[in-house]
Amino acid sequence: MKTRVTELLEIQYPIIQGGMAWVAEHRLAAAVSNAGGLGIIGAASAPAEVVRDEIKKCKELTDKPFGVNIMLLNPNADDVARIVVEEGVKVVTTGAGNPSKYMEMWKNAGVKVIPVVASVAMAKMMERAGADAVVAEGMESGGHIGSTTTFALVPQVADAVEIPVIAAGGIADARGFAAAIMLGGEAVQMGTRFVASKESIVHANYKDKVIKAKDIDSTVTGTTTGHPVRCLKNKMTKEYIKLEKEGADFMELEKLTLGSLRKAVIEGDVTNGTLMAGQIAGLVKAEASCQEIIVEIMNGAKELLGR
Ligand code: TUI
Repeated sequence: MKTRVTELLEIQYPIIQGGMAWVAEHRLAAAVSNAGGLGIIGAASAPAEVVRDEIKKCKELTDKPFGVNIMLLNPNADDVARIVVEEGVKVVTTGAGNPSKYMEMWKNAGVKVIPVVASVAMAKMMERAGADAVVAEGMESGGHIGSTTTFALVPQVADAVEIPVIAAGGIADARGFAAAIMLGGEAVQMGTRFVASKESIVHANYKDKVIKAKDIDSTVTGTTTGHPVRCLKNKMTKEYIKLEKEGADFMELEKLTLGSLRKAVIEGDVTNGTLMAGQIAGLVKAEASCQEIIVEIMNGAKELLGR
């Protein structure tokens, strides 16, 4: 299936993987790229040299294009932004902020830039700044989110910009893919489905929580701090939201989540850890390889869109 996104990124299928902190490391990125999508290494809060190492390891596992996601709240973002250029990375996605200050450097180096946005205003600003495409990410997504749903956001962004739009948030199967195309998307970005993939290095306890999750099992922490984060309900979210209701200050809340994503992903602590996942976790019923996921979605979408 060809769209402006497959042409832009030189990939076979219009499916890109979310730049998930701790989860999106080189093995997952290479598996998605080898399956014909666009794998992404999530730089998250990692030191820049760790990201360089991840890029090098990914190159050893795939000769297909892959990208790096730069989380703009990362204090090392300036260094990571430079390293992607030095390492000849083909695509950058960004999250949790405005990447305008890096745009000139990336464009001069021929890097394709795809900011993740949660509003029409931000999408327009990114187009003006020179973005090649945008990911319009609805609040169904896992992790740091905006406040508009995918169903409402994608068509409004598609109408507001000329550049291609990639839909994200609540998409995990062929129906979601086909719907995203109907809404004006030219590709999808998926996170949660890939968390539960065979190649994902996420601890078995975390994968199990995603696979067993029901439709209403996610919640949002951080609505009072300005950094809302969607994750699966557990002891940590219960305590966090209780503290927020009591008017706890930022530092007190930070204590609860310091290192908590690592705890969940690496140690499998599903009680105190942060289990970032989207509302679509309830649809993810089994572990499958990235190849199986992508083939299933593309075959299903062909049938749905051909009707
Ligand atoms: O970035 C994400 N998802 C993330 S980042 C992350 S790490 C983190 N952990 C705790 C607190 C905060 C971050 C986990 N998941 N998705 C893309 C995304 N970007 N969603 C929303 C936004 C966004 C928000 C505001 C993009 C731009 C923006 O603009 C603000 C500005 O600077 O104008």
